[in-house]
Amino acid sequence: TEMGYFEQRICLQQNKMARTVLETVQRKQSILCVSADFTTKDKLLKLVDAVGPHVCMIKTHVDIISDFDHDLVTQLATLSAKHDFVIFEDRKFADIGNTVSLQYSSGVHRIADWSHITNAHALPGDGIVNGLKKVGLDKGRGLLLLAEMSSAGSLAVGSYTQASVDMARRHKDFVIGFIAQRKLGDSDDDFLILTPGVGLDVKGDGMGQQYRTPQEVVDAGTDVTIVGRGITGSEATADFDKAASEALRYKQAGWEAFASRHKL
Ligand code: UP6
Repeated sequence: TEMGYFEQRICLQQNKMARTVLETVQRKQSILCVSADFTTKDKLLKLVDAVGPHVCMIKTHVDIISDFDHDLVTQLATLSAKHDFVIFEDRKFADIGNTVSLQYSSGVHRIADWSHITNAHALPGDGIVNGLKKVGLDKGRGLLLLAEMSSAGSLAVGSYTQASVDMARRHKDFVIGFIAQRKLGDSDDDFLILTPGVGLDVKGDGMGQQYRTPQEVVDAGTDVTIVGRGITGSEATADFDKAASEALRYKQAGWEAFASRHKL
């Protein structure tokens, strides 16, 4: 019998967390990652619990949380098991290998202890991947490289983007894909593409962010749509029921486009 779309892609993945992401997308029929950019523990956890049923992944910025503690990550892990989603700390590492290995393993946040995937800029060269890999590989973690950005005037274009893809190819045991605005690499690579700058209702935020619809980014070859304020609204007026219904709306828009593109 012919292998299905997901089975085929899962077979190609060297990294365990890449397989987990694809399996989660398949199980939940969701390519939605909610970017949970709230700054207090209580609101963040309520938001994640509300949108959890509709997502394959939750993206965090733990360095914006005023009352961060390790109970927060314990509770995040509990919600990850309850709702079946992958945790992605959007750390955007950008230093030399030795420094990023310390930033990843140590400090207040100890990201490697709880975040299933994280990301890094390719800017410093291969040392950044080696430094993170040294910490993360044995823990079963995966890394995304920022090959492109959603913001206006991004310098991550052209030969920089191409060099990021080449770098990922040298580290296929640990690098699972890219933050990018379109499919990168070829079908043999089968990198995961995660795309931020996704919104259904507005085109920008007045601070350089640029939004495209789930349909547009799926047509460009993305695997996971990353949506923040389009779903969460602003923290000051946090409405968790509204966030849940918006998450469902983005989940459906994304899945409809994805299922149609890949004939699922
Ligand atoms: N993000 C981008 N663009 C990138 C990379 N990362 O917007 O190229 C992150 C931001 C934010 C989220 O740091 O957490 O994705 C987008 O949020 P928004 O949907 O509220 O604009």
